[in-house]
Amino acid sequence: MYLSQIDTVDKINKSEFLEKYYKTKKPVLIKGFAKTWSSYDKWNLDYIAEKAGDQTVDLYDNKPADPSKATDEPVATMKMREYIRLIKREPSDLRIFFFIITDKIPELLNNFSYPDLGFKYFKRIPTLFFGGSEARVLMHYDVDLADLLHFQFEGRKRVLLFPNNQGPYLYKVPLSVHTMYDVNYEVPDVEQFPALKYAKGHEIYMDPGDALFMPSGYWHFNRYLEPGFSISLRSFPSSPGRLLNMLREVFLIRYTDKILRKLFKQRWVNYKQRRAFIKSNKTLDKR
Ligand SMILES: O=C(O)CCC(=O)C(=O)O
Ligand SMILES: [Fe+2]
Repeated sequence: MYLSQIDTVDKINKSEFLEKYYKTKKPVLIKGFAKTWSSYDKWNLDYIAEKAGDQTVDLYDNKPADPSKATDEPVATMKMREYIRLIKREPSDLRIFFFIITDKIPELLNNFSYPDLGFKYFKRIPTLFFGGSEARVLMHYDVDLADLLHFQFEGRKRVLLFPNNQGPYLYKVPLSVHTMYDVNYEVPDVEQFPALKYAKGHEIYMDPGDALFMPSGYWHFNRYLEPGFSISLRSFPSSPGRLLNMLREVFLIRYTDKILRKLFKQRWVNYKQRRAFIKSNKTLDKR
């Protein structure tokens, strides 16, 4: 894999952001961006435990979802307070994903403001993600093809980012938004997965308060290095073409995959993994 740095800035204005990053679909790390929020001091795990401690949360670990289940079932549930205590106390790979604060902790909406960077936010779903110090998020891109502004809090996080067209080198699985489960992007095994050698992407370390602009369709693999959490603010598709792409992804991929998974269970999953392997290795022949 070729991993390069992305642009890192201490601050940025709207026109610069639009011209240099948004329009060109180029990721950028904005250091300490959240620290400009007047309530930045509230963006910590203790505050979340205080405000949402009694809520029951679904937890997931590093293993891929069980293919025999129609929907992704959590590996455990517990009270938010207990979960936060746990990830602070010991190494854990338990994660919470897509915790929509509009529904769950509306008070938090007062603790940040949507940065004016010149694009339209989808304000219904500011979402939180939590993870223990061993948590990894499988390589994927977001099915809604939103542009994301991802803010990190408390712990540090390592992010690997790849443009969408790098899918073949990453062992993208057909009809899905993820890659083969066996590929380890932290310690790439290029003997077993030779296409990885040609994947071109970026490595980013995020500190608390940093914001990462992830353009739509970018592959991301996130590795928590310490217990922490983040918020993703999403944008609307900015053109009819992009809205169509989004609907195609959501309906075609989601539902076709769901039906095939229901019908064939493990066989479908194995078939897709095999196809991914063959297809990615074939892209090498074409080079
Ligand atoms: O860092 C995480 O826990 C996941 C974030 C993510 O995948 C996203 O914001 O789309
Ligand atoms: Fe994501």
